Amino acid sequence: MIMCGKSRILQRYLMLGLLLLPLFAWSHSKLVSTEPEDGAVLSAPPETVTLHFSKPIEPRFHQAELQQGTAWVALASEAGPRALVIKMQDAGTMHEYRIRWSVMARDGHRQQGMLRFSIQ
Ligand SMILES: [Cu+2]
Repeated sequence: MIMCGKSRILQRYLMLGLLLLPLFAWSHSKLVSTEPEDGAVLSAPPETVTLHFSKPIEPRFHQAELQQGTAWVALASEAGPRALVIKMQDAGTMHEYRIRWSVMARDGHRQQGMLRFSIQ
């Protein structure tokens, strides 16, 4: 089959992309699950909130904050190999909880997100 130069170059880039894709997918950490789940409606405030990641996270660079009105208040957190455990002792009892978090994966990439749940 005859191909013009342009489409051959395009094909080469495409193949390179396909070859590199698994490498990136392998090295990046991602959030796998949370306890409680995002959007959960609970009967009582949880003692801890746990985030599970697909890859190890740095034990020293993590942060968790709870929204209280217009302010964000720091919550104590502890990093396990692939999990961040956020301690809710100082959170008090609220109707709606909004927690923002950030961690650093071992590959140096920062990751952040928000988790919400409410008490009924
Ligand atoms: Cu990464």
